[in-house]
Amino acid sequence: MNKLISLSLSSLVLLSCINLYASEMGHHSPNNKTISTEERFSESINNLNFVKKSQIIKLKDGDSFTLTAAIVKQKIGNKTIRRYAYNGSIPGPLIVVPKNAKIKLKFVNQTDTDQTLHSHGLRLDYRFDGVVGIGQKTPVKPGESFDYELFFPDAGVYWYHPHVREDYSQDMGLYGNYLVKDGLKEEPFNKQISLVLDDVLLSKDAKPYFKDFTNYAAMGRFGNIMLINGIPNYVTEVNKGDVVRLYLTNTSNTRTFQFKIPNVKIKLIAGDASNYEKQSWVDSVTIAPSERYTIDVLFEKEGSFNIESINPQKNLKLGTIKVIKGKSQKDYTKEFGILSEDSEVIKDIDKVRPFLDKKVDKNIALRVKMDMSHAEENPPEIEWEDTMPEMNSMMTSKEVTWQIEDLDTKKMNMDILWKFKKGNYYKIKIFNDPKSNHPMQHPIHFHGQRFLIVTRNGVKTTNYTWKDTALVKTGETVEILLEASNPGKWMSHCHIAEHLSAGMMIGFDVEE
Ligand SMILES: [Cu+2]
Repeated sequence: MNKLISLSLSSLVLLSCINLYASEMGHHSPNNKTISTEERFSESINNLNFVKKSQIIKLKDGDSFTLTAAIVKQKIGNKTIRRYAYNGSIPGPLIVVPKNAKIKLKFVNQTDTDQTLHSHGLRLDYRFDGVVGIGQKTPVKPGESFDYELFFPDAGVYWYHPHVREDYSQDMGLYGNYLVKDGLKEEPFNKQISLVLDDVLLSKDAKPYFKDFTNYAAMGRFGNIMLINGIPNYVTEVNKGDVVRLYLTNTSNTRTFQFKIPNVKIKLIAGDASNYEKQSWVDSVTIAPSERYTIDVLFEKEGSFNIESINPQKNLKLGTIKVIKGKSQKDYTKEFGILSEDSEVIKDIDKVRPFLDKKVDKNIALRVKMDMSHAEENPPEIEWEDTMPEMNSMMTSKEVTWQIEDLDTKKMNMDILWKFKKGNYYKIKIFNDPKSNHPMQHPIHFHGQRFLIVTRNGVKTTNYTWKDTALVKTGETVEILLEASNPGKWMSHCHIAEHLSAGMMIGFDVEE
Protein backbone atom coordinates (compact mmCIF):
# COMPACT_ATOMS: atom_id res chain seq x y z
CA MET A 1 0.00 0.00 0.00
CA ASN A 2 2.44 2.60 -1.11
CA LYS A 3 0.01 4.86 -2.83
CA LEU A 4 -2.94 6.74 -1.52
CA ILE A 5 -5.98 4.66 -0.90
CA SER A 6 -9.45 5.90 -1.47
CA LEU A 7 -11.94 4.87 1.14
CA SER A 8 -15.63 4.45 0.84
CA LEU A 9 -17.68 6.90 2.90
CA SER A 10 -18.79 4.27 5.42
CA SER A 11 -15.28 3.17 6.19
CA LEU A 12 -14.16 6.76 6.65
CA VAL A 13 -16.85 7.26 9.28
CA LEU A 14 -15.95 3.94 10.85
CA LEU A 15 -12.25 4.71 10.92
CA SER A 16 -12.71 8.10 12.53
CA CYS A 17 -14.85 6.50 15.25
CA ILE A 18 -12.22 3.90 15.97
CA ASN A 19 -9.63 6.66 16.09
CA LEU A 20 -11.60 8.34 18.84
CA TYR A 21 -12.01 5.34 21.07
CA ALA A 22 -8.42 4.37 20.63
CA SER A 23 -7.35 7.64 22.16
CA GLU A 24 -10.20 8.26 24.61
CA MET A 25 -11.03 5.68 27.19
CA GLY A 26 -14.71 4.96 27.60
CA HIS A 27 -15.72 6.40 24.24
CA HIS A 28 -18.41 4.75 22.19
CA SER A 29 -17.29 2.42 19.45
CA PRO A 30 -18.97 2.17 16.03
CA ASN A 31 -21.11 -0.66 17.41
CA ASN A 32 -22.32 1.67 20.17
CA LYS A 33 -20.71 -0.59 22.73
CA THR A 34 -18.84 1.20 25.49
CA ILE A 35 -15.16 0.47 25.30
CA SER A 36 -13.75 0.42 28.80
CA THR A 37 -10.16 0.15 29.94
CA GLU A 38 -10.83 -3.50 30.87
CA GLU A 39 -11.04 -4.36 27.23
CA ARG A 40 -7.42 -3.52 26.67
CA PHE A 41 -4.82 -5.97 27.86
CA SER A 42 -3.09 -4.69 31.00
CA GLU A 43 -0.03 -2.51 30.57
CA SER A 44 0.86 -2.46 34.27
CA ILE A 45 4.45 -3.15 35.35
CA ASN A 46 3.75 -3.15 39.10
CA ASN A 47 5.45 -5.91 41.11
CA LEU A 48 6.99 -7.57 38.07
CA ASN A 49 10.49 -9.02 37.87
CA PHE A 50 12.83 -7.94 35.11
CA VAL A 51 13.36 -10.30 32.19
CA LYS A 52 16.38 -12.63 32.62
CA LYS A 53 19.06 -13.90 30.27
CA SER A 54 18.04 -16.87 28.14
CA GLN A 55 19.43 -20.31 29.13
CA ILE A 56 20.56 -23.20 26.96
CA ILE A 57 18.89 -26.43 28.11
CA LYS A 58 20.26 -29.73 26.83
CA LEU A 59 17.79 -32.60 27.01
CA LYS A 60 18.04 -36.24 26.00
CA ASP A 61 15.48 -38.78 24.86
CA GLY A 62 12.95 -39.45 27.66
CA ASP A 63 13.70 -36.29 29.65
CA SER A 64 11.06 -34.06 31.24
CA PHE A 65 11.18 -30.29 31.39
CA THR A 66 8.95 -27.52 32.74
CA LEU A 67 8.31 -24.39 30.72
CA THR A 68 6.48 -21.58 32.52
CA ALA A 69 5.02 -18.57 30.76
CA ALA A 70 4.82 -15.57 33.11
CA ILE A 71 4.56 -11.79 33.15
CA VAL A 72 7.81 -9.81 33.42
CA LYS A 73 9.00 -6.31 32.67
CA GLN A 74 11.73 -5.22 30.28
CA LYS A 75 13.58 -1.95 29.73
CA ILE A 76 13.74 -1.18 26.02
CA GLY A 77 15.40 2.15 25.26
CA ASN A 78 14.08 4.56 27.88
CA LYS A 79 10.79 2.70 28.39
CA THR A 80 10.05 -0.11 30.85
CA ILE A 81 7.21 -2.22 29.51
CA ARG A 82 5.13 -5.23 30.43
CA ARG A 83 6.28 -8.40 28.68
CA TYR A 84 5.63 -12.14 28.71
CA ALA A 85 8.53 -14.60 29.04
CA TYR A 86 9.09 -18.37 29.07
CA ASN A 87 11.09 -19.32 32.19
CA GLY A 88 11.77 -15.63 32.73
CA SER A 89 13.60 -14.93 29.48
CA ILE A 90 12.94 -13.56 25.96
CA PRO A 91 13.52 -15.69 23.96
CA GLY A 92 12.67 -18.62 26.23
CA PRO A 93 15.32 -21.27 26.84
CA LEU A 94 17.08 -22.66 23.77
CA ILE A 95 16.12 -26.34 24.05
CA VAL A 96 18.75 -28.61 22.48
CA VAL A 97 17.68 -32.21 21.80
CA PRO A 98 19.01 -35.13 19.77
CA LYS A 99 17.16 -36.14 16.61
CA ASN A 100 14.31 -38.63 17.25
CA ALA A 101 14.11 -37.69 20.94
CA LYS A 102 10.80 -37.83 22.79
CA ILE A 103 10.48 -35.22 25.54
CA LYS A 104 7.79 -34.54 28.15
CA LEU A 105 7.22 -30.82 28.46
CA LYS A 106 5.04 -29.52 31.27
CA PHE A 107 3.71 -26.13 30.25
CA VAL A 108 2.59 -23.85 33.10
CA ASN A 109 0.59 -20.71 32.40
CA GLN A 110 1.32 -17.94 34.92
CA THR A 111 0.25 -15.16 32.54
CA ASP A 112 -3.11 -13.41 32.73
CA THR A 113 -4.36 -14.71 29.34
CA ASP A 114 -5.19 -18.08 27.75
CA GLN A 115 -2.22 -19.92 26.27
CA THR A 116 -1.17 -23.07 24.45
CA LEU A 117 2.25 -24.22 23.37
CA HIS A 118 2.67 -24.80 19.64
CA SER A 119 5.91 -26.47 18.57
CA HIS A 120 6.38 -25.02 15.11
CA GLY A 121 7.68 -27.38 12.44
CA LEU A 122 7.76 -30.55 14.54
CA ARG A 123 6.13 -33.61 13.01
CA LEU A 124 4.69 -34.64 16.37
CA ASP A 125 1.44 -36.17 17.67
CA TYR A 126 -1.31 -33.71 16.69
CA ARG A 127 -2.79 -33.84 20.23
CA PHE A 128 0.30 -31.94 21.40
CA ASP A 129 0.33 -29.38 18.57
CA GLY A 130 -1.28 -26.72 20.76
CA VAL A 131 -4.16 -25.76 18.45
CA VAL A 132 -7.41 -25.23 20.35
CA GLY A 133 -10.41 -26.91 18.74
CA ILE A 134 -8.26 -29.17 16.57
CA GLY A 135 -5.72 -31.13 18.60
CA GLN A 136 -6.26 -29.56 22.01
CA LYS A 137 -9.75 -29.24 23.52
CA THR A 138 -9.30 -26.07 25.55
CA PRO A 139 -6.63 -23.43 26.02
CA VAL A 140 -4.41 -23.52 29.10
CA LYS A 141 -6.11 -20.97 31.38
CA PRO A 142 -4.14 -18.67 33.70
CA GLY A 143 -2.94 -20.77 36.65
CA GLU A 144 -3.36 -24.07 34.76
CA SER A 145 -0.83 -26.39 33.14
CA PHE A 146 -0.74 -28.90 30.27
CA ASP A 147 1.59 -31.85 29.67
CA TYR A 148 2.91 -31.89 26.11
CA GLU A 149 4.71 -34.87 24.60
CA LEU A 150 7.11 -33.66 21.97
CA PHE A 151 8.83 -35.62 19.21
CA PHE A 152 11.77 -34.37 17.14
CA PRO A 153 12.11 -36.51 13.98
CA ASP A 154 14.04 -33.92 11.92
CA ALA A 155 17.36 -32.22 12.63
CA GLY A 156 17.39 -28.44 12.43
CA VAL A 157 15.99 -25.32 14.06
CA TYR A 158 12.37 -25.18 15.25
CA TRP A 159 10.53 -22.92 17.64
CA TYR A 160 7.74 -22.76 20.19
CA HIS A 161 5.11 -20.08 20.70
CA PRO A 162 1.46 -19.74 21.81
CA HIS A 163 -1.32 -20.58 19.35
CA VAL A 164 -3.90 -18.30 20.98
CA ARG A 165 -3.83 -14.59 20.07
CA GLU A 166 -0.28 -14.74 18.72
CA ASP A 167 -0.68 -11.10 17.73
CA TYR A 168 -0.62 -10.35 21.47
CA SER A 169 1.10 -13.16 23.41
CA GLN A 170 3.87 -13.88 20.93
CA ASP A 171 4.49 -10.16 20.41
CA MET A 172 4.71 -9.82 24.21
CA GLY A 173 7.76 -12.11 24.12
CA LEU A 174 6.55 -15.72 24.08
CA TYR A 175 8.89 -17.52 21.71
CA GLY A 176 11.93 -19.77 21.91
CA ASN A 177 13.98 -22.19 19.80
CA TYR A 178 14.43 -25.92 19.66
CA LEU A 179 17.74 -27.01 18.18
CA VAL A 180 17.58 -30.63 17.02
CA LYS A 181 21.01 -32.19 16.59
CA ASP A 182 21.94 -35.15 14.42
CA GLY A 183 24.79 -36.50 16.56
CA LEU A 184 26.25 -38.51 13.69
CA LYS A 185 27.14 -35.50 11.59
CA GLU A 186 30.44 -33.63 11.90
CA GLU A 187 29.99 -29.91 12.33
CA PRO A 188 32.74 -27.78 10.78
CA PHE A 189 32.37 -24.52 12.73
CA ASN A 190 33.92 -22.87 15.80
CA LYS A 191 30.82 -21.36 17.33
CA GLN A 192 27.05 -21.58 16.96
CA ILE A 193 24.64 -18.75 17.79
CA SER A 194 20.87 -18.64 17.56
CA LEU A 195 19.63 -15.24 16.38
CA VAL A 196 15.92 -14.74 16.92
CA LEU A 197 14.72 -11.76 14.87
CA ASP A 198 11.80 -9.69 16.11
CA ASP A 199 10.53 -6.13 16.36
CA VAL A 200 8.35 -4.28 18.85
CA LEU A 201 6.16 -1.21 18.39
CA LEU A 202 6.89 1.48 20.99
CA SER A 203 6.34 4.63 18.97
CA LYS A 204 4.23 7.42 20.43
CA ASP A 205 1.43 6.62 17.97
CA ALA A 206 1.37 2.92 18.90
CA LYS A 207 -2.13 1.63 19.60
CA PRO A 208 -2.70 -0.76 22.53
CA TYR A 209 -3.68 -4.41 22.18
CA PHE A 210 -7.37 -5.16 22.67
CA LYS A 211 -8.92 -8.26 24.23
CA ASP A 212 -11.82 -8.85 21.85
CA PHE A 213 -10.25 -8.11 18.50
CA THR A 214 -6.96 -7.64 16.72
CA ASN A 215 -5.94 -4.25 15.42
CA TYR A 216 -3.31 -3.59 12.74
CA ALA A 217 -5.31 -6.25 10.87
CA ALA A 218 -4.40 -4.95 7.41
CA MET A 219 -0.60 -5.17 7.37
CA GLY A 220 0.11 -6.58 10.81
CA ARG A 221 1.76 -4.77 13.73
CA PHE A 222 5.12 -3.60 12.41
CA GLY A 223 7.56 -2.73 15.18
CA ASN A 224 9.73 0.39 15.15
CA ILE A 225 12.46 -1.14 17.35
CA MET A 226 14.38 -4.13 16.01
CA LEU A 227 15.25 -6.94 18.41
CA ILE A 228 17.70 -9.81 18.25
CA ASN A 229 17.23 -12.35 21.04
CA GLY A 230 14.78 -9.94 22.65
CA ILE A 231 17.06 -6.91 22.86
CA PRO A 232 17.72 -3.82 20.76
CA ASN A 233 21.33 -3.13 19.67
CA TYR A 234 22.30 -6.77 20.20
CA VAL A 235 26.07 -7.35 20.44
CA THR A 236 27.96 -10.64 20.34
CA GLU A 237 31.65 -11.51 20.15
CA VAL A 238 33.52 -14.03 18.01
CA ASN A 239 37.19 -14.71 17.41
CA LYS A 240 39.10 -13.69 14.31
CA GLY A 241 39.23 -16.70 11.99
CA ASP A 242 36.05 -18.23 13.39
CA VAL A 243 33.52 -19.95 11.19
CA VAL A 244 30.25 -19.17 12.98
CA ARG A 245 27.01 -21.05 12.40
CA LEU A 246 24.02 -18.72 12.76
CA TYR A 247 20.52 -20.11 13.26
CA LEU A 248 18.02 -17.47 12.14
CA THR A 249 14.36 -17.49 13.21
CA ASN A 250 11.85 -14.74 12.45
CA THR A 251 9.36 -14.47 15.35
CA SER A 252 7.93 -11.05 14.44
CA ASN A 253 4.23 -10.58 13.83
CA THR A 254 4.56 -9.40 10.25
CA ARG A 255 8.01 -8.06 9.32
CA THR A 256 9.97 -9.83 6.60
CA PHE A 257 13.68 -9.37 7.26
CA GLN A 258 16.35 -9.31 4.59
CA PHE A 259 19.19 -10.43 6.83
CA LYS A 260 22.67 -9.29 5.88
CA ILE A 261 26.14 -8.91 7.41
CA PRO A 262 28.06 -6.66 5.00
CA ASN A 263 31.72 -7.45 4.20
CA VAL A 264 31.68 -11.14 5.12
CA LYS A 265 31.11 -14.31 3.13
CA ILE A 266 27.80 -16.04 3.91
CA LYS A 267 27.10 -19.67 3.11
CA LEU A 268 23.49 -20.88 3.11
CA ILE A 269 23.21 -24.26 4.85
CA ALA A 270 19.61 -25.05 5.79
CA GLY A 271 15.98 -23.97 5.46
CA ASP A 272 13.08 -24.67 7.84
CA ALA A 273 13.22 -28.43 8.26
CA SER A 274 16.43 -29.71 6.63
CA ASN A 275 19.71 -28.78 5.04
CA TYR A 276 19.69 -27.73 1.40
CA GLU A 277 20.73 -30.41 -1.09
CA LYS A 278 23.67 -28.16 -1.95
CA GLN A 279 25.20 -25.30 0.02
CA SER A 280 25.42 -21.93 -1.75
CA TRP A 281 26.93 -18.45 -1.35
CA VAL A 282 24.43 -15.68 -0.64
CA ASP A 283 24.55 -11.91 -0.06
CA SER A 284 21.49 -11.85 2.17
CA VAL A 285 18.67 -14.07 3.42
CA THR A 286 15.01 -13.10 3.05
CA ILE A 287 13.21 -14.51 6.07
CA ALA A 288 9.45 -14.17 6.62
CA PRO A 289 7.61 -14.63 9.93
CA SER A 290 8.13 -18.18 11.32
CA GLU A 291 10.77 -19.20 8.74
CA ARG A 292 14.22 -20.42 9.76
CA TYR A 293 17.49 -20.34 7.87
CA THR A 294 20.91 -21.62 8.90
CA ILE A 295 24.01 -19.88 7.58
CA ASP A 296 27.76 -20.16 8.11
CA VAL A 297 29.83 -16.99 8.24
CA LEU A 298 33.63 -16.69 8.15
CA PHE A 299 35.08 -13.74 10.10
CA GLU A 300 38.53 -13.23 8.59
CA LYS A 301 39.21 -9.74 9.94
CA GLU A 302 39.04 -8.10 13.34
CA GLY A 303 36.55 -5.30 13.81
CA SER A 304 32.90 -4.50 14.15
CA PHE A 305 30.41 -6.04 11.72
CA ASN A 306 26.81 -4.84 11.44
CA ILE A 307 23.87 -7.19 11.41
CA GLU A 308 21.39 -5.48 9.11
CA SER A 309 18.04 -5.91 7.49
CA ILE A 310 17.95 -4.11 4.19
CA ASN A 311 14.96 -3.33 2.02
CA PRO A 312 14.04 -0.78 -0.63
CA GLN A 313 12.55 1.52 2.03
CA LYS A 314 15.00 1.27 4.91
CA ASN A 315 18.36 -0.04 6.07
CA LEU A 316 17.83 -1.29 9.59
CA LYS A 317 20.66 -2.09 11.96
CA LEU A 318 19.75 -5.09 14.10
CA GLY A 319 22.98 -5.59 16.01
CA THR A 320 26.76 -5.93 15.95
CA ILE A 321 29.23 -8.80 15.77
CA LYS A 322 32.57 -7.85 17.34
CA VAL A 323 35.46 -9.85 15.94
CA ILE A 324 38.36 -9.93 18.39
CA LYS A 325 41.78 -11.52 18.36
CA GLY A 326 41.10 -14.65 20.39
CA LYS A 327 43.16 -17.67 21.28
CA SER A 328 44.08 -20.21 18.63
CA GLN A 329 41.43 -22.73 17.69
CA LYS A 330 40.67 -25.32 15.05
CA ASP A 331 40.87 -23.82 11.57
CA TYR A 332 37.72 -24.53 9.50
CA THR A 333 38.59 -22.05 6.72
CA LYS A 334 39.20 -24.85 4.21
CA GLU A 335 35.86 -26.58 4.97
CA PHE A 336 34.12 -23.21 4.79
CA GLY A 337 35.51 -22.62 1.28
CA ILE A 338 33.84 -25.75 -0.08
CA LEU A 339 30.17 -25.86 -1.08
CA SER A 340 29.25 -29.38 -0.08
CA GLU A 341 26.22 -31.50 -0.85
CA ASP A 342 24.13 -33.26 1.77
CA SER A 343 23.84 -36.82 0.47
CA GLU A 344 21.18 -37.71 3.04
CA VAL A 345 18.88 -34.85 1.99
CA ILE A 346 19.50 -35.69 -1.69
CA LYS A 347 18.63 -39.35 -1.05
CA ASP A 348 15.53 -38.31 0.89
CA ILE A 349 14.36 -36.03 -1.93
CA ASP A 350 15.21 -38.70 -4.57
CA LYS A 351 12.21 -40.63 -3.22
CA VAL A 352 10.00 -37.61 -3.88
CA ARG A 353 11.38 -36.58 -7.29
CA PRO A 354 8.95 -38.81 -9.25
CA PHE A 355 6.06 -36.76 -7.77
CA LEU A 356 7.45 -33.28 -8.46
CA ASP A 357 5.72 -33.03 -11.86
CA LYS A 358 2.41 -34.54 -10.78
CA LYS A 359 -0.84 -32.67 -11.48
CA VAL A 360 -2.09 -30.01 -9.11
CA ASP A 361 -4.34 -31.47 -6.37
CA LYS A 362 -5.47 -28.30 -4.62
CA ASN A 363 -5.81 -24.72 -5.88
CA ILE A 364 -6.03 -21.86 -3.43
CA ALA A 365 -6.07 -18.09 -3.72
CA LEU A 366 -5.07 -15.59 -1.04
CA ARG A 367 -7.27 -12.52 -0.77
CA VAL A 368 -8.75 -10.02 1.65
CA LYS A 369 -12.22 -8.71 2.27
CA MET A 370 -12.26 -5.18 3.65
CA ASP A 371 -14.36 -2.11 3.33
CA MET A 372 -11.95 -0.34 1.04
CA SER A 373 -11.80 0.33 -2.65
CA HIS A 374 -9.06 -0.81 -4.98
CA ALA A 375 -5.62 0.10 -3.79
CA GLU A 376 -2.78 -0.10 -6.24
CA GLU A 377 -2.03 -0.77 -9.85
CA ASN A 378 1.43 -2.17 -9.23
CA PRO A 379 1.63 -3.43 -5.67
CA PRO A 380 5.10 -4.34 -4.39
CA GLU A 381 5.99 -8.03 -4.03
CA ILE A 382 6.78 -7.56 -0.33
CA GLU A 383 5.56 -4.91 2.10
CA TRP A 384 8.80 -4.35 4.03
CA GLU A 385 7.47 -1.55 6.22
CA ASP A 386 4.15 -0.22 7.42
CA THR A 387 3.56 2.38 4.72
CA MET A 388 0.20 3.46 6.16
CA PRO A 389 0.53 3.13 9.96
CA GLU A 390 -2.42 5.40 10.82
CA MET A 391 -4.92 3.43 8.76
CA ASN A 392 -3.37 0.04 9.49
CA SER A 393 -3.65 0.61 13.24
CA MET A 394 -7.35 1.32 12.89
CA MET A 395 -8.23 -1.69 10.78
CA THR A 396 -9.35 -4.49 13.10
CA SER A 397 -10.35 -8.11 12.69
CA LYS A 398 -13.96 -6.90 12.77
CA GLU A 399 -13.59 -5.02 9.48
CA VAL A 400 -10.96 -7.15 7.78
CA THR A 401 -11.20 -10.81 6.82
CA TRP A 402 -8.15 -12.37 5.27
CA GLN A 403 -9.13 -15.25 3.01
CA ILE A 404 -7.82 -18.52 1.74
CA GLU A 405 -10.21 -19.65 -0.99
CA ASP A 406 -10.30 -23.17 -2.40
CA LEU A 407 -10.74 -22.35 -6.09
CA ASP A 408 -12.21 -25.80 -6.88
CA THR A 409 -14.89 -25.93 -4.15
CA LYS A 410 -15.22 -22.14 -3.59
CA LYS A 411 -14.98 -22.82 0.15
CA MET A 412 -13.25 -20.31 2.38
CA ASN A 413 -10.97 -20.45 5.43
CA MET A 414 -12.13 -22.90 8.13
CA ASP A 415 -14.95 -24.21 5.90
CA ILE A 416 -12.10 -25.93 4.06
CA LEU A 417 -11.18 -29.35 5.44
CA TRP A 418 -8.94 -31.30 3.12
CA LYS A 419 -8.63 -35.07 3.52
CA PHE A 420 -5.19 -36.46 2.79
CA LYS A 421 -3.92 -40.04 3.00
CA LYS A 422 -0.72 -40.82 4.87
CA GLY A 423 2.11 -41.72 2.51
CA ASN A 424 0.79 -39.65 -0.40
CA TYR A 425 2.11 -36.44 -1.89
CA TYR A 426 -0.20 -33.51 -2.68
CA LYS A 427 0.59 -30.63 -4.99
CA ILE A 428 -0.97 -27.40 -3.71
CA LYS A 429 -0.98 -24.36 -5.96
CA ILE A 430 -1.11 -21.08 -4.01
CA PHE A 431 -2.01 -17.90 -5.90
CA ASN A 432 -1.58 -14.57 -4.09
CA ASP A 433 -4.10 -12.41 -5.93
CA PRO A 434 -2.56 -8.99 -6.71
CA LYS A 435 -6.01 -7.59 -7.56
CA SER A 436 -7.28 -8.20 -4.04
CA ASN A 437 -8.21 -5.08 -2.03
CA HIS A 438 -4.98 -5.03 -0.16
CA PRO A 439 -2.54 -7.44 -1.73
CA MET A 440 0.40 -8.37 0.45
CA GLN A 441 2.88 -11.20 0.91
CA HIS A 442 1.78 -14.16 3.07
CA PRO A 443 4.03 -16.74 4.76
CA ILE A 444 1.83 -19.86 4.54
CA HIS A 445 2.56 -22.47 7.22
CA PHE A 446 1.42 -26.12 7.32
CA HIS A 447 1.30 -27.79 10.73
CA GLY A 448 2.73 -31.23 11.41
CA GLN A 449 4.04 -31.97 7.90
CA ARG A 450 6.91 -30.91 5.67
CA PHE A 451 6.85 -29.86 2.03
CA LEU A 452 8.99 -28.82 -0.91
CA ILE A 453 8.57 -25.56 -2.82
CA VAL A 454 8.42 -26.96 -6.37
CA THR A 455 7.87 -23.84 -8.51
CA ARG A 456 7.63 -20.08 -8.14
CA ASN A 457 5.76 -18.40 -11.02
CA GLY A 458 6.39 -21.57 -13.04
CA VAL A 459 10.14 -21.57 -12.42
CA LYS A 460 11.31 -24.90 -11.00
CA THR A 461 13.38 -25.12 -7.84
CA THR A 462 16.86 -26.51 -8.49
CA ASN A 463 18.10 -26.90 -4.92
CA TYR A 464 15.64 -28.28 -2.38
CA THR A 465 15.26 -27.91 1.36
CA TRP A 466 12.32 -29.26 3.37
CA LYS A 467 10.04 -26.42 4.46
CA ASP A 468 7.07 -25.87 6.74
CA THR A 469 6.40 -22.28 5.67
CA ALA A 470 6.36 -20.76 2.17
CA LEU A 471 6.56 -17.02 1.61
CA VAL A 472 4.11 -16.24 -1.20
CA LYS A 473 4.77 -12.76 -2.55
CA THR A 474 2.09 -10.47 -3.96
CA GLY A 475 1.05 -11.67 -7.41
CA GLU A 476 3.08 -14.82 -7.08
CA THR A 477 1.99 -18.40 -7.77
CA VAL A 478 3.82 -20.96 -5.66
CA GLU A 479 3.40 -24.72 -6.03
CA ILE A 480 4.32 -26.84 -3.06
CA LEU A 481 4.48 -30.63 -2.74
CA LEU A 482 3.14 -31.60 0.67
CA GLU A 483 4.31 -34.91 2.08
CA ALA A 484 1.36 -36.29 4.07
CA SER A 485 3.57 -38.16 6.51
CA ASN A 486 2.05 -37.44 9.90
CA PRO A 487 -1.53 -38.55 10.63
CA GLY A 488 -3.87 -36.33 12.60
CA LYS A 489 -5.98 -33.19 12.48
CA TRP A 490 -4.04 -30.14 11.39
CA MET A 491 -4.25 -26.62 10.13
CA SER A 492 -2.53 -24.39 7.63
CA HIS A 493 -2.47 -20.61 7.96
CA CYS A 494 -0.75 -17.36 7.23
CA HIS A 495 1.94 -16.70 9.85
CA ILE A 496 1.37 -12.97 9.93
CA ALA A 497 -0.20 -13.01 13.40
CA GLU A 498 -2.88 -10.43 12.60
CA HIS A 499 -3.85 -12.23 9.38
CA LEU A 500 -4.35 -15.45 11.34
CA SER A 501 -6.50 -13.56 13.87
CA ALA A 502 -8.46 -12.17 10.90
CA GLY A 503 -9.41 -15.61 9.63
CA MET A 504 -6.61 -16.71 7.29
CA MET A 505 -6.56 -20.44 8.12
CA ILE A 506 -7.79 -23.78 6.80
CA GLY A 507 -8.03 -27.31 8.20
CA PHE A 508 -6.73 -30.60 6.84
CA ASP A 509 -6.71 -34.20 8.06
CA VAL A 510 -4.06 -36.79 7.33
CA GLU A 511 -5.63 -40.23 7.60
CA GLU A 512 -3.82 -43.54 8.17
CU1 LIG B 1 -0.97 -13.12 5.62
